[in-house]
Amino acid sequence: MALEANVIDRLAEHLERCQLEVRDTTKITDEYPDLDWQDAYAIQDRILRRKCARGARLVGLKCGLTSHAKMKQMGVTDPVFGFLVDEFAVPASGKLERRRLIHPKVEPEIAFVLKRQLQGPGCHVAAVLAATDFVVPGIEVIDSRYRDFKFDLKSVIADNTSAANFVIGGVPMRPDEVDLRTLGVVMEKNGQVVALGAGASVVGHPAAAVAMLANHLSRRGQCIPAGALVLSGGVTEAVAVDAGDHVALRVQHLGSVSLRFV
Ligand code: 0L1
Ligand code: MG
Repeated sequence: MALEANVIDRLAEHLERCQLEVRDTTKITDEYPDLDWQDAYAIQDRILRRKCARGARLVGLKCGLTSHAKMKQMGVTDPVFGFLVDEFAVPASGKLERRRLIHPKVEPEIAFVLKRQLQGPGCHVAAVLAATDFVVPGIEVIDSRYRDFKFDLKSVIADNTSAANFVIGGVPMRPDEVDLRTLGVVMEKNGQVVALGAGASVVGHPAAAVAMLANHLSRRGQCIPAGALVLSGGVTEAVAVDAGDHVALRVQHLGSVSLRFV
């Protein structure tokens, strides 16, 4: 690691304050260009620890930048991983206050709920499917704490991969009941289709993104625990939203989920 523990703590506090106080910042690598991958995930871990110390509960994990559309949109080439706590969850068909967010965007996701833990290295699609209890549609609300969503990969990892909120819903299906690669995904904003794609947009198979997450965690001595919710990554590019917008996601066989920004 390149950074001292006190700097990691300070950067975690800074980024979390930006989230809680709804204000943006410049990317942290401007000040610390030598920040390495371990530092970036250590800052993310400290943010999680801060939230848990205040009573939040870890409920899941997320894969980010897993589709070509998102990678192109963000000008990067590798996936990133983050955490989900209970306070990020929005009830299905629920409301989210725009004023609590800096510059929110939404992305359509296929979410996995695991019945068994997943341990890398060597985790693969079949292992993910065998460990999955069910899959459901999910909308992730991302809200980078970086001004104008301008960041590099290490800065965005430290910022918990822009995680802000999520909603899941629809019809839970066992993974052997659907072909996750060919699932059609349609996202609407105020009744207009704004993004569409298929499951395979996520690194060829959404379960492959979950396997990448398990393999990533194993390099850090961790696993994906049983019961975890895993957002496998945006199927399409992210779409900006504002107060008054209603967002609905329809996923073939898995039903619909929606939320409204107020
Ligand atoms: O979930 C995501 O794909 C977000 C990853 C972080 C980059 C971004 O803010 O779009
Ligand atoms: Mg996402």
